[in-house]
Amino acid sequence: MDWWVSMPKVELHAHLNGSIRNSTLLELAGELGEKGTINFSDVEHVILKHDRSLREVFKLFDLIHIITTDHKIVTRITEEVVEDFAAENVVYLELRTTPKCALVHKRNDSIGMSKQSYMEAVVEGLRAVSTVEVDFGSHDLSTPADSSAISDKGNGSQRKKIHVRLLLSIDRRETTTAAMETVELALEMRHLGVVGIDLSGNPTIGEWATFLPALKFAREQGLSITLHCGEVPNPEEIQAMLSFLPGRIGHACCFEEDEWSKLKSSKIPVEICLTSNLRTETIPSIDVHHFADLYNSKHPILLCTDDSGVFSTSLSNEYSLASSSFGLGKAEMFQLARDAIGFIFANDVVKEELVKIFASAARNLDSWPQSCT
Ligand code: 6MZ
Repeated sequence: MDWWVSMPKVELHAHLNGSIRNSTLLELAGELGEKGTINFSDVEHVILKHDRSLREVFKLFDLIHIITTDHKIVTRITEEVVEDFAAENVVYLELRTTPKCALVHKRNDSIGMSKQSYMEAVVEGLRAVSTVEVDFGSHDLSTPADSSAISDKGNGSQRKKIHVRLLLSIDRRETTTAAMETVELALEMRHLGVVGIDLSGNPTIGEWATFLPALKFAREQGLSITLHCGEVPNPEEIQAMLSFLPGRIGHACCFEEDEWSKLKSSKIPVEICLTSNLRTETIPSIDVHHFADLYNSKHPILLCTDDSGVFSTSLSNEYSLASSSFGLGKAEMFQLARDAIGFIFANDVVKEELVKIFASAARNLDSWPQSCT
């Protein structure tokens, strides 16, 4: 495991509220239990449970959203999530989250949250990180100050560095108007590291046509798009999503022959979330996971966690799992991690920095197979 942790990695599919530490979630649930907002003993086993169906996962998200509907908590969880990814040598993180409003949230103290104030709390969380230097895009338009994974603080001491960019998620429960509001907010927040839009949420809810106007507008305005695609069987929607040519898609679990060939000719990169797919049983077992076919046919793919808190995983664990399940060595896995640089939504300045970080890691990693240097 140490080796997978020490390898630099790029994480492009991580939902903020799905990546909360269990310890934090239990602590926050305990506080709400004391206030009588929730019944802690009902909630505790739901948080600690590991195997849940896709339906149960979305019930858990509803519970998490009750627990995290407070600006201070949003700031805290953002800070912790970034610190956790940085601690396992994620050098570039695209963190996605659904801007939320809770105008009158009677069940806790958080009266008066807007989509904008929610996102401000997220950005506050990026600023609050202290264990690692966070670059979230403020120098994108100028020359990068430092292109290593370690930054010099100017007084001789050095700190690790992580690049973080934000994707705003549209929840499939939302209306066209609400989706458009999220896109407008993303446009206003581009100077704060927002680079794109994600479509996510319960895949059995909502229609593609509802979100299309907002997604088209986002793309016209220069935002990148990633779509949760094919988490459940829905050939018509999958075809429409692939025709839209998003920058990336997530999951691609329930594809039929026609959809595979359309995907492969489109070359749209696929965000693969192994543990998530297995836990939610959207894929019955690892030996039939489409990772193998896509990898062997050299289709662009990248490994991601999806919800590291909800599924008790980490990006290092996903690399370890892929390596042992598909018989891939350290050299191949390092190459897979490095190839993800090509699929990030940040600009070429950041890409060049990441290329240098991986080149330097290739020279320094212990027990490094000769073929990689
Ligand atoms: C679809 C998912 C998801 O946005 O509140 N989300 N949507 N499929 C998945 N696979 C299991 N995992 C997470 O993070 C939680 C939200 O992300 C989406 C859901 O809309 C969930 O409510 P944020 O930070």
